[in-house]
This record gives sequence, structure tokens and C-alpha cells, in this order.
Amino acid sequence: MNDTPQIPELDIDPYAAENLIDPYAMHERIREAGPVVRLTPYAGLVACARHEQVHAVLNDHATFISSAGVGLTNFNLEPPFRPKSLILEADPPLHTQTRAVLSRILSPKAVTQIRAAFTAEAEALIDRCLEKSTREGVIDGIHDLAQPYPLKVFPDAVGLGNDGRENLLVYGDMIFNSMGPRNELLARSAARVGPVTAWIMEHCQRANLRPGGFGDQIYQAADAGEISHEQAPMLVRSFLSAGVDTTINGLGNALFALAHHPAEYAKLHADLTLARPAFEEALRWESTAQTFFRTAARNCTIAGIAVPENTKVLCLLGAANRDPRKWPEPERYDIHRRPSGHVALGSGIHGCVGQAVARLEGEVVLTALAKRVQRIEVMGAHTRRLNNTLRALDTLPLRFIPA
Ligand code: OVP
Repeated sequence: MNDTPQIPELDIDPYAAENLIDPYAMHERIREAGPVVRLTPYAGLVACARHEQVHAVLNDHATFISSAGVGLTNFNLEPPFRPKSLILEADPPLHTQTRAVLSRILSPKAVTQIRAAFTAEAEALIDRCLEKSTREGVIDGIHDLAQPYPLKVFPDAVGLGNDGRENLLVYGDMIFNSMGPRNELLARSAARVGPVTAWIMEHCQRANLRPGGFGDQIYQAADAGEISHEQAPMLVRSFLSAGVDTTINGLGNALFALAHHPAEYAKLHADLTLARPAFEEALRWESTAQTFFRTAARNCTIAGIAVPENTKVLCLLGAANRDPRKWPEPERYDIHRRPSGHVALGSGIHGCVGQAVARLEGEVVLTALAKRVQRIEVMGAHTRRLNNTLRALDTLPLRFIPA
């Protein structure tokens, strides 16, 4: 007699190139195998792909902790590749203290103060894209639009100088690869990162941050005694780690979704108030951060299945966001869907602290686009930039037909 539910085992490597290129068949296999499964290539790990369990794990931060790392590496067994983030890779009470500071700096109220600048930059960029599209017949949705926009507005808001911003791309690629296994992708970004880490830390120093920007505001919180002065540069590092590669790919994926769904784009063009919901639905449909891990702090259960202490729990956010148990016709990109409850920005106490800024970027870019561009034509095959965590495009050839 054995009434303990058994955990399904699947011989699936989520980091195999074929699964990074097209994760959706893999998502379905993991979701349909059970609420929690083992993946044989990674001993000691369990994976959740259904919305209910992903949501439950993310919302039980006491059982499923972040301080042992939110990637595949268990920091209880192996040292972190860089000093741990004071917010991402932290639990309460440390997390509570640092989160309060970043949360205030990135609050919806703070976002009203950057809206005008973010809007003006979006309009100028779409004008440049339209002009190039008209002149050359094709633009690249990533290199001409999705990449330059966050690389301009976010470091401006943080208060970084103009030089060397491309270092943020190299660093972001490295951080998000480091959350997966030590595969070829990680080796390649580690080889590129070299002097970039020192550049990043140098630009976390107060002297290199414009007074009044998001970065300087962290130091003001240290002046006020809310955090220590030693913690301040590490929290600026979180801005520089999490604020650029994420939104670049969120915008890139939204542009991809709209380019491949001309009827949805036509609705957006006809009604600019759909820009924000169209961006939100793109986050659900093609989740920028595909995966995050937690670590079981003690022997526990997921959906009644025993999970031993110190087990790494892989949360497949992109799979949860297409779980048919949660979403009708989950494969459809539908800008009239109101996808509340999606987990593309996480959920619970670690839910994206920059989400108001991310949504602002999505809204103003899609608004400026839809205002000026009547139709988007796909001009050829897109290519992907494979990353262990991010769903990222490398190229997206498009033509913009002016309104
Ligand atoms: C998506 C994130 C990602 C990478 C780094 C950090 C946060 C950090 O806090 O350093 S959240």
C-alpha cells in the first residue's frame, strides 16, 4: 500500500537549444505530466509548469526561499557567481528593508514624474524608425526600436552618463544566463563580460550618478538611515541588472506579437487606449523571463507531493502563462483579453518592483507606434538570441507603413 502520490519523471532539458528556441511543446509536456515533476537531467530539482502551482510557490516565500538563489545553482551548496543581490536573492527581513526603498523609488507616483520624458523619447524613436523604414524599406524591430529605447530612457532615469551603456547589455545577458546551468551560453557570456563587471560597479558609485535620479535616490535613502551606505551601490546594481535586458525583450516580444497578428494591430491602431492591455497580453503570451527558481527551506509539499528540504523548484512562468486550466485559448494573442493573474512579472513579495516603469515603457512605445504606423509588415525571418532565462529576439525585420 502506498498512498503517497508519486512524482512524474521526464527526460527533458529546459536549457537544450531546441527548447530555448521553441519552449511551448516542452511546456505542454511538463504541464500535462503533473502539477510537479522531476527533470532527469537535473537531479535534485523539481519543476512546476501549471499556473496554480507556480502561483502557490511564488506566494509562499517562507517555504520557497530566494536567498539560496533564484537560478539553478543552490547557494547552500555552491557559492554565487557574484555577491548576492540584496533584493532578488534575499528573504525577509533583509528583503523587506531593501524592497521598501526600491518600491518607493519606482512607485506609480514616481512614474508620473518620468512619463513626459519617456513619452517624448518614444515618439522621437518611432519617428526615426518610420523615416528609416520609408527610406530603406526595412528596419530591425530589435536593433532600431526595442533595444535603443530602454537603453536610453532607463539609464537616463537612473542617472547614468551616456558613455558605455552597451555594457548594460553584456551584463544583463550574463546575469540571466547565470540563472541556468553552466552550459555553452553561460561560457560565452562569461567570456564577454570581462571588464564589464568592474564598469558596472564603478557606475553604481554615487559620484557617477546624476543627483535626483533613481540611483542617487538610493543613496538618499542611505543618508536617511533606511539602508546602510554599504548597501547602496549594491541596490543600484539591481537597477542596472534588471532594468534593461528585461524591458528590451518585453518590447521586442510585444512588437513580434503585433507584427504577427495584423488584426490585433489594427484594433490597437484604431484605439490607442489598447496599448497598455496589448503590452500586458504580450507579457503573458511570450513571457520575457521564462523561468525563476526557489529553494525549499524545509521538507514540504507541492500539490500534496513531498518535496525535500533544499530542493530547487523551477517555476516555468511562460508555461503557467499558457496553462489552459487558467486561460481560455492560451495560445491566442488577444489584446482584448485582460490577463490579470499572469506571472510574467512574478507574484508575491518578489513580484517585479519595477513593473510600473516597465508598463510605462510598453504603453508609451506601443501608443507612439500605433499613432504613427498604420500597418506592420514582416519582412523576413526573425532570429533569436538564446539565453538561459530570457525569451529574446536578435533580429526582427519589419516595414512600418505610415498612417
Ligand atoms: C528580474 C532581477 C534580475 C537580475 C538581477 C537582479 C534582479 C538584481 O537584483 O540584481 S529581477
